[in-house]
Amino acid sequence: MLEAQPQNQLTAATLSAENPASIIQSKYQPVLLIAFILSLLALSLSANVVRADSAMPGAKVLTDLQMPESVMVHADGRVFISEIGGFGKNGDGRISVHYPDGSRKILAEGLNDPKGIDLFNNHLYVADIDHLLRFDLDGKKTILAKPADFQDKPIFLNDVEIDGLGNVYVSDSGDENGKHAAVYKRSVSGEMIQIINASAGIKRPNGLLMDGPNRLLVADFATGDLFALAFDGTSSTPQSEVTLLNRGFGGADGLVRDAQGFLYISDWSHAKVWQLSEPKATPQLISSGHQSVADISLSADGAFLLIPDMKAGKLIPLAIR
Ligand SMILES: [Ca+2]
Ligand SMILES: [Ca+2]
Repeated sequence: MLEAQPQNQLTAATLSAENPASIIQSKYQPVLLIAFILSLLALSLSANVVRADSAMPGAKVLTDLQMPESVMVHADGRVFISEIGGFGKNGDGRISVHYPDGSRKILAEGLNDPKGIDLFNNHLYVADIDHLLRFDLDGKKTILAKPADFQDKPIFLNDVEIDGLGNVYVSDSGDENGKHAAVYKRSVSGEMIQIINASAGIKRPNGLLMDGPNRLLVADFATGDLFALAFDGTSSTPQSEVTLLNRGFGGADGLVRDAQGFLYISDWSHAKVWQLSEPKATPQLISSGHQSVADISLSADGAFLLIPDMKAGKLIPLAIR
């Protein structure tokens, strides 16, 4: 096509020799055409990063979910989604499994309002209001912590995160004023440890993300602040240190890091997702226009950010590379 351009130019110029304006037009036609195509490309690229439902080839929007809160993907491509059902309604929560061939099944049902989930050694860990649960991948349930096992009354267990040793961390967002807010650790030996309580300066702890041994990033659902939480990993009454890293994330919810080290933070209240080159960096808005964005995750190949739109009942893949 490029080789044909000089000939086209010459022919067009010769044919319209009596009209100087059309000579100029014809001469610049290929350049204008390329510019036009480039501007269309730029437009479609920018549309992809800000539009909702921007499904890319190879990843589909999942629909008909009942208030999806959290998503985790097994290395084999199975997608696990926690579905709250009616918010505050007990017994209608569930965990669904979505296979690469498009089929789906229910892994666990009869839950209350399941929120954060995480996978570790072929087990799925689930925070369900005031219980920490574990399921094997056939759906067999183990109760890891019941309300009496927590140091403070658990009322809004939210995100679950697991370190390389198998310690399980769970945030409690507390009530609307942050009462009973906490971050807990269930040690490998099964001991429940309160790392921070409501006095630590994180009003409503939500998203958790490992940031090295004995160190978590914590998203504050009430203030939109992002914190680092460092703690003594050997004590059952640990000393801890909370450091403010960044702010402005509205109803901050999910945290995930991609293979390149970029951090992603979702804002449930304003249905946005930001990308940060590192936790203290200037956030870049990469997705908006949803109804609500809960706990995000990555696809098995790392090419897509998976966005649960809780109110829309959808899981939306967003290409990130
Ligand atoms: Ca429910
Ligand atoms: Ca959450």
